[in-house]
Amino acid sequence: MPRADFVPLEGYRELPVEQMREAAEEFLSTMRRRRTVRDFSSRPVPRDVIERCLLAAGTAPNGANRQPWRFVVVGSPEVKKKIRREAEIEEEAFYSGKAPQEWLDALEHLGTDANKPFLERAPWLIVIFAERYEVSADGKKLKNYYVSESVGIATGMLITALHKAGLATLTHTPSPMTFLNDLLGRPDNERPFLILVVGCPDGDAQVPDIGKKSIDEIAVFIE
Ligand code: IYR
Repeated sequence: MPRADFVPLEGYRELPVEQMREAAEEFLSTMRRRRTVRDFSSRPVPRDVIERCLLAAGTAPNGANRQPWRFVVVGSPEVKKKIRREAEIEEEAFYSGKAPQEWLDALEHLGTDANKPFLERAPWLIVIFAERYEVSADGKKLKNYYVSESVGIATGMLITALHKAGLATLTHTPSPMTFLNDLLGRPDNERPFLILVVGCPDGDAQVPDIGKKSIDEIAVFIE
């Protein structure tokens, strides 16, 4: 018996096999053009484009459809400056002592360091928070489920949406990130997940010469 509170599935169109292949191929080549960028231009990006990409991220599958994400979108130069200042304090500690040598060695080929000018230069910082639990109107805690998985999937979809819109991103995770709650006035039930730096790449942006694993390295088929 169909459930009375369900609706018919809409929006799926089955493709003939050849078109399926073409669509998969085309998307793969789009995604292969995505690179994590650290050299951002200060060129503005319209807010409505960011809003549409956030709505796309908000379609992500998630635990019990609680949608346990909150995107704080920072364009204010003053707030970006404060975020940069706090993040660089954490990064300074990371690069000059806190990080084990093994970790620093693993990062060496990416050329990263404690200096994070992109946090001020890029037009938008999307600070992504994971809602550990909801607080109802009468103050009761309502548990959320698979929060990291849900927010991780939504973040991936956001990066993909921004890339499709021709924008570059950088996933930035200063550690610890709790300063973001204070700075952005977010409540205790929200845990900072990552900062997504968004904008256009600088005209002379450079990226490390790295590749991605082959299909045999990332997948096993059992047929
Ligand atoms: N959060 C630091 C360090 C860093 C860590 C990993 I793992 C990276 O892939 C890149 C950087 C930073 O942002 O520099």
